[in-house]
Amino acid sequence: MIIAHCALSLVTVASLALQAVPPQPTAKQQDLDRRMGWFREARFGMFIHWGLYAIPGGQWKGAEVSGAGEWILQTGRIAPLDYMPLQAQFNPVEFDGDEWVRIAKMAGQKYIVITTKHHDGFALWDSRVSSFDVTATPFKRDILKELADACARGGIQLCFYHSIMDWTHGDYLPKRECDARNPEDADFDRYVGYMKEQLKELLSGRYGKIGILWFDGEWESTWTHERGLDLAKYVRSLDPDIIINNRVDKGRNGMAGLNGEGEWAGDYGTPEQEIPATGIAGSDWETCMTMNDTWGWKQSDTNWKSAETMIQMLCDIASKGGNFLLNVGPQPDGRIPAASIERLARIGTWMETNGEAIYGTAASPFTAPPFGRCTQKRLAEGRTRLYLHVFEWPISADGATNSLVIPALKNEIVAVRMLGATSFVSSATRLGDGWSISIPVIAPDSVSSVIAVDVVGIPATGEPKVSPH
Ligand code: FHN
Repeated sequence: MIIAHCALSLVTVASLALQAVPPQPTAKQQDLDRRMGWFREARFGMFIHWGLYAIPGGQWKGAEVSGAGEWILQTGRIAPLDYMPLQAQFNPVEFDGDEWVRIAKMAGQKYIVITTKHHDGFALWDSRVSSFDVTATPFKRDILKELADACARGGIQLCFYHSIMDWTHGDYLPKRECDARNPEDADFDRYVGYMKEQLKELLSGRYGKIGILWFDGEWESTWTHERGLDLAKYVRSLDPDIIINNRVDKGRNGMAGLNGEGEWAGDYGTPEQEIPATGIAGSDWETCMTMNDTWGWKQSDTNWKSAETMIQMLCDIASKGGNFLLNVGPQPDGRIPAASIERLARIGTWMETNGEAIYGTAASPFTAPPFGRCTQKRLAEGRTRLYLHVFEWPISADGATNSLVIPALKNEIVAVRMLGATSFVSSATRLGDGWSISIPVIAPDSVSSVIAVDVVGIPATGEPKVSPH
């Protein structure tokens, strides 16, 4: 009996030991984790939409054109051969790469994604395979090279947006309705070869190490899953470490930006102008968003989001394990609009105090905390730091004391710190399945006040296992 008992004990120990070992990531997951490391740390980037479309700025022949500024060729029904002469007007004498990098750093943004070539086909760099590029303008200078050097000086990761769709290239299909050129003369395979040559220029090393190839314009019928796989493989052959978004292929579910069922090329999902309702366990994603309604400069678009709204968006996105790629559309003279700079400055002030609650954090362990949002980071000694982003600051009952309740948290709390009021000494008291935290009467920040709560172990909320929010 004793032997049997021992045997049973050994089996129990062995099975417990097996259960305790988490599954080893596959080689493919390890490769992805390696490439995505800086992206998951950065969490907040600047999107820049800039090109010839900034010159008309949403107007054509004196008339306002509907839609986003960078779509004026299509929405304004302009023949490509009537649009391309804008090249002779492109002279952004106020362009200063160091100033753009200063503004991104002021905001707390860690990477810049700039349109190398948008759907209009105009190249913002010195391309050897096209004369529809910036060197054949009055400005002449290689804008991407100057921005790349400024990013290197400023410690910002440079990334490239590149449109698969090209409204002006003679070989791209389908042609725009008002394009009088004969589609029979077009050769789409030849266009793909041209696109690959331009990507080779962009990843040649002349512009430094590029963090992301942000493809776009993959939705037309001529672009296929087969071509997407081939293009992703080609880019990977130029740089095995570069991150490629999911718009290289055909897996994206529209503006929701995440891939549908099946195996698709691309390292992460790209929700556009929206934030997923919940976190997406096991997936990287990045919401891209305009500050007003247009990506490219449009003089009449003054529908600016408030800085406060965008700060809470940043907290919401990070609490779901995503990145926030916030857009600016520089004016034709090369300056980022003052309204954008003003908002980025306010966001930057918040990030100065609270950036640790965004950078390198993971999604919330809570489904929908009543106080706002939550992000988390693993600490040494098996502890976890929870960052409580409090949007609605509790109202003090007596005007002298105040507290915030964490409704469900089984872990022991070992430390509490107010990020925006470091002189305030917080304490935690067990309250049912959760905790009550002593906090200042007045919120340290009117938009999102952050409380850092260190707990023992991995957070156990006791909630049903769903993605955050
Ligand atoms: O058509 C483009 C648009 O101009 C802009 O570049 C956005 C940014 O992600 N992407 C496409 C619309 O989904």
